[in-house]
Parts: sequence; C-alpha cells; structure tokens
Amino acid sequence: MEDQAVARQHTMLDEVLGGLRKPQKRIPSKFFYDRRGSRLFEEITELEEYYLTRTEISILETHIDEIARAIGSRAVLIELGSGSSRKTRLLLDRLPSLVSYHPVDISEQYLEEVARQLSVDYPDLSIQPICADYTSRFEIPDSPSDYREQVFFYPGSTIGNFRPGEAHDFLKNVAARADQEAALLVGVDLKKDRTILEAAYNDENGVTAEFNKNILVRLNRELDADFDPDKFRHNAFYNEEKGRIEMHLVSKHKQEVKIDGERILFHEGESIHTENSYKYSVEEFGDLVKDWFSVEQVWLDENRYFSLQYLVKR
Ligand code: AVJ
Repeated sequence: MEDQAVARQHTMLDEVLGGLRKPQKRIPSKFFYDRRGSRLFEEITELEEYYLTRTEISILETHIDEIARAIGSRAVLIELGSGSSRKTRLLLDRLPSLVSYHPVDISEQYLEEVARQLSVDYPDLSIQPICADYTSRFEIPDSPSDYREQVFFYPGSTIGNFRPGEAHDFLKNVAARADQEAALLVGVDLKKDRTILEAAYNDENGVTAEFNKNILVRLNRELDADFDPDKFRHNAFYNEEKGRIEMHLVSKHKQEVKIDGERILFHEGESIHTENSYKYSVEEFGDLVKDWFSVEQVWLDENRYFSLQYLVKR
C-alpha cells in the first residue's frame, strides 16, 4: 500500500472507533462509498421512492439555459463528491467553453473509472480528477490562466449530510479556498410531508437497507472487524424536530464485535447512527449560507420537492 493509502486508513480506523466508543454509536456517512457502496447508491437513485435524483435532473434539464447562462463562459468547474458525474454531463453538454473539469471524490477506483469514460465522451475537455475527502482540507487545483470564474458544483443534497453548524463551516471553507469571484451551484432537498421523506429512505426492495449494511461489510474488510450484517436491521425515520432523516443500524441482539482488536458491545436494540440527511426550506437554506454567499437564483420542480440554487461568493 502507498503511504497515502496507509494514512487514509489510519484516519478511517480512528474515526470509526471514535464514533463507536460514543454513548450514541455512530459511523461517518462518508464511509458508505466504497466500490459496492457507490454502486448501491447509484441503484438507490433509480428507485421509484427516491425522488431526489430524478427531480434534481428534471430541474437541471428544465432550466439548463438559465443555469448555463449563470455559469457563463470559460469557467473552471469543480464538483464536490462527483460519484457517477451523471448530472454533470448535462452541464458539460451546454458549456463548450469550459476551461477544465475537476471531479473530487473519496472513492478512488470509481473516480478513475468515471474520469476515463468522461474523457472518451468529452475529448476536448481538460478533466483532472482529484481523489480527496472534500469534507476535510481539500486543495483546489491550479487552473490554467485563461479561465474567468470558478464554479463549484455540489448536487444531490449531499450538503444535507452535514449538521447545520458543520454545513456553515464547510461553506466557509469553500469560500475561503475559492477565488475572490466564485459561485456554488448546489442541490438542496426541501422539507415536505414525512411519508414522502420516509419512503425515500425505506424502499420496498431493500436497496437502502443493503446500502446501510454495506458499511459494516466494508469495516470487516478494511479494518479487520467481524460484524455480522444480518445481526443488524436498517432503520430510517424523519426526525421532525431536527429537520433530518436519520439512518441507523439496530442491533437485533446483545452482541460483541471486534474492530482491530478492540471489543465493542451492543445491547439488544442499540443502534449505530450512520447518516443524517437534513431537509431545508428555501428560507432556512438562505439563512445558512448568508455569511459567505448570496443566493442569486433558486430553481424548483413543480412539487417544490427539491431546489437547485446558484450562490455567489460575497
Ligand atoms: C447522497 C447524501 C444525498 O442523503 O439522500 C440515500 C444518501 N442515503 N439514501 C441522501 C442516501 C440513503 C443521499 N445523499
């Protein structure tokens, strides 16, 4: 293993053990995205119940002219958590003068694979993938000198994974690293009826349950743990007071698990909190960003389920 990979694994072990020693056990949701996790997430985005992806794509398609105009010519596009880059293709198709595209993602193999395919499909575009955990320090690459503006693309409502205070810090961090003039095109899932929200995280086919449990499979492989995923049950619900979907893995029995030699005890019914997915009103999100960005434009679908927002650095 290369030094960098070893260092990454150390932080992963520290972060996982740190979380599992807490009274409310937790595992950071960014660890969902190993190869299988990324594939399972792609499967989630195709589910009938999971309205987020298709709604965001329809907003992008409907308003692509206005969005392309907002981004303008000769931009550098930096995508945070690029995954399949599927939505980005809609932008790339409309932005022929783009100077470069930098997909940033934590999942190395997947990132390389996606970047390779993109360079086949967009032979004239300079594509420079960056394998990084953009939630910690991430370096914005040097851009060629002839670009006009940096535009960060952060779709999918992934910003909902942060608690509001963390989201505030994250936005500060992006603004601090960006040029004087920079923009952020961000997808934000909106507050709505809880039955719609809860269905999106409890699909009939159990793909989300599989995605949730895959984090344990990953810990077994990468951190020498001995979880039995069948001894945990998927639980996702809307916490209305906090305005977030919570995902948990609930221990079906009293049990003991070992990770890197350390014993972790579970009572029957005790859970590991694996994800938060915050939902905002348009107004709440405007409040969240206002120290660093001003909201220039907000595009919504007809049901007002989801928003795509164009923020400019203040
Ligand atoms: C990729 C973080 C936006 O919170 O909806 C999907 C991840 N988790 N189903 C979300 C997820 C369970 C997703 N984000």
